[in-house]
Amino acid sequence: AETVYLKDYTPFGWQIADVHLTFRLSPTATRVLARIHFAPNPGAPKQDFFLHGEELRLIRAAIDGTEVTPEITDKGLTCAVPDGPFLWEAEVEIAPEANTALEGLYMSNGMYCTQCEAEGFRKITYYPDRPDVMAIFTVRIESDLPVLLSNGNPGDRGAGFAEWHDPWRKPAYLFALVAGDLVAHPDRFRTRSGKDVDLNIWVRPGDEGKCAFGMEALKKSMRWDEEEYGREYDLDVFNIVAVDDFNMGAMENKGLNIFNSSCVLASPETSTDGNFERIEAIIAHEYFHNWTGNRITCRDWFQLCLKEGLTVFRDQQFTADMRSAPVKRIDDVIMLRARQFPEDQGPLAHPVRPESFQEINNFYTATVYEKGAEVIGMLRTLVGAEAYAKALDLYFDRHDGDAATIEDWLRVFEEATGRDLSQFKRWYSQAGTPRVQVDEDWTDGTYSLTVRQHTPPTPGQPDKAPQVIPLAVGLLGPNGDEVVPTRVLEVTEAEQRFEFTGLGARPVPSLNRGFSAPIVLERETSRAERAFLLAHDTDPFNRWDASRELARDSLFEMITKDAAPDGDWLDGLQRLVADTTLDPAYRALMLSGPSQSELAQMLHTRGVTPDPDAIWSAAERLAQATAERFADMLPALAREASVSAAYAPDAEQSGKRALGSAVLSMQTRLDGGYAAEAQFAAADNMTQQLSALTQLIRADRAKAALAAFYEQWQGDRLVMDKWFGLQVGAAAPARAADIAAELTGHDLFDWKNPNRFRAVLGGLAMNHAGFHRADGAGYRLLADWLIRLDDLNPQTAARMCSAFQTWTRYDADRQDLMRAELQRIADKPNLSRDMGEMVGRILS
Ligand code: BAL
Ligand code: ZN
Repeated sequence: AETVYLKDYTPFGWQIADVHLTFRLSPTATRVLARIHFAPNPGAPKQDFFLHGEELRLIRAAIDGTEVTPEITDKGLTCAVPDGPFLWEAEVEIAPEANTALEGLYMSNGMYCTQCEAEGFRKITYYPDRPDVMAIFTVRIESDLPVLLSNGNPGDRGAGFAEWHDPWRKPAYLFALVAGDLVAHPDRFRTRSGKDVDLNIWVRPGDEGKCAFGMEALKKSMRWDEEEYGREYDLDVFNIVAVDDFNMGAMENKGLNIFNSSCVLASPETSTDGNFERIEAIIAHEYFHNWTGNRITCRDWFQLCLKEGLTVFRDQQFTADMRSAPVKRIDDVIMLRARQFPEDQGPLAHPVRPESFQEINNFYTATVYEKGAEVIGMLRTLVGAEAYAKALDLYFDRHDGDAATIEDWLRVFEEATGRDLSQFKRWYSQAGTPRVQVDEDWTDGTYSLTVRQHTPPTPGQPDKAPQVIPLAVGLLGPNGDEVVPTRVLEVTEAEQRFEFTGLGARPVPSLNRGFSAPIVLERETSRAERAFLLAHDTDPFNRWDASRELARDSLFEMITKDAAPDGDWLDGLQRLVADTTLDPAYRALMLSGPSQSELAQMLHTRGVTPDPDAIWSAAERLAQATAERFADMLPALAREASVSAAYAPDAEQSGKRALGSAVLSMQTRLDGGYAAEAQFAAADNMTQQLSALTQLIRADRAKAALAAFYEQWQGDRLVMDKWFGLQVGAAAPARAADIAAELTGHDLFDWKNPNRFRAVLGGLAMNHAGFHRADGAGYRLLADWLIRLDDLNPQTAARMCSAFQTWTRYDADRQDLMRAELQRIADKPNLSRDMGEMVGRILS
């Protein structure tokens, strides 16, 4: 397949004044009529007139009213065109019903919908399908379906048709169309300048009762963006549509956001607290894109982090404001370490701004999104909140209406602050997680930290230069008082020394507070010092991280030396969890141990080949020891965790239920499932029903509960995804692959639905020891299904290949088994470009 390079960027040779599209909808033969005014782009080099187009049947094309016969390939068309401006007209036929890739115009449960990011619009009509070509769109939809939606503001509407006009210039990837038998959950929002906006969440009949929470989240997001970033909404309507078959979580199409139904539909009976929080964050994320993504878009797909990193950062800030900021930070770092670190430290490592790709869909990654957000967080830490706000104002001012680059983004910070960000820019160009080694010295009342940074090689980048690392540091005195409050050390050299004077005694450092930089900190510390930080650190993140480190260390000793669990750590943990002044959500986080894949990563980093079975059994032993240690405290904790008020998915109640789930998990290890059965029977909300079911599965006592759950929820698609996913995800390792295989034969296993596919096969990939079963059954099952899915939906299949990305870390037998499966995928006839690129990179 062809590789595209950032360095080869060339502007398109024409500009577009306006686009008129008419859709005559039919499942098998939709006609799309396009009228586009092109004019030469004075800033572009001379080039042939080329329009992208894939899987289209051209019916007719005309230039200025005269029929033309373009040259057509499977990528698009070329055509001779006049020197000056001209009108392009084309009529094409497409078959939405046959579109299983879920890119372009497709059907989901009888409803038409679109997904155009990144390069799906070329499956709708011939077009310069690139983000730097922006145009005003007018759309007419002809269909007998009752609800016909597109971007922008509504225009004429009559029997069998509806028109829409979007006054804002936009790239084709933000185009959207929806047609179906849908019902609205309506509301209204008054912007701060007094404009009324009609809001709607459109769903299939029967789902009306699951929209209220999403609507509140939308209104909160709109207000927050006005208050925090000065950004107001800019159309008369804002529509959200829930779709069952969707590759991503959601999509920020201008004025018409389309959501995977799992990311918008919510009710206490069917959604967990975690679902509610995620839905709130995703609604905010898509809404925030209206400015960071839509009003200012990306020049090319290499700049994807320009909109994604920034918008993730903004949705993280939003959640921190709506809920608990420390808990949100810890959750985000858990996610970053679990998903982005393995990417950054394996064969799929790529810079936040990649420099080449074969298939852009493969770069909607944790690196672009989550590390991209970390980079923005570091920038804000370095320049300060005030300068950050000033730079953002300048960014919106200067680049509104532009297709911008990372260079544009950094320039507004340079101009707003006078700083030179050329070294900082390496965060965008160098892949890999920096290792930061810190050594300390205490001489004559001066305390010093020597910081050395080093980033290991990544594919295509053998040597790395030092990066700018904002290292937030505080110092604690021997009695636990904070003697030096948090200050940010700016590490810019490969080796650098920082001094603190005027201290009465040797302090204990608290490093990288709040996880101020996405690095791996390497420092020789004693358990006593970590225990001290667990007891005293004023930084809630580092306090949690001290406990995590102790847990990891203890597990390391248990795995490699068959040691007993670290009793001192358990003592410290008990003291912390008993502290009723601390937020229950925070204490619940303290009780959740490192995941098994995180432990595999830790072993690998410490030069030990991870044995998935040994990791699993050590994690089990530690969980058992913890439960026994906490036995006496459980009744009091359970009382604290109980909620008497009516269910609300807010931070306070969710925190209590999270603590309750942690208690139930320990309780189940002591009583074999008695309390979990009682909770399962009594639960009136999905959070508690599902946490009970999880424990019953772990206790191997879930047969009746699984059947009852199925009876109760078989009619609810999203809840059934949980039923499928949990049985695999929580299964004992020896059985996970068999259970997954069995579930793929279930009547309700609709493998063409990405959510259902991910529930079962993604659930297997997330069951660490289950996936890595020594006989290779997990690898084989996943590969079988990825090979099958590749013909239908390459995008979803390719993303799931990343389950194999850590293959070289394991023992020789497992490596052989995984390599063989990867090779089997690589050898599949007609392998998609998506999968070909992923497997190629993983094997290289
Ligand atoms: N732009 C794709 C979905 C999202 O990141 O919002
Ligand atoms: Zn996004």
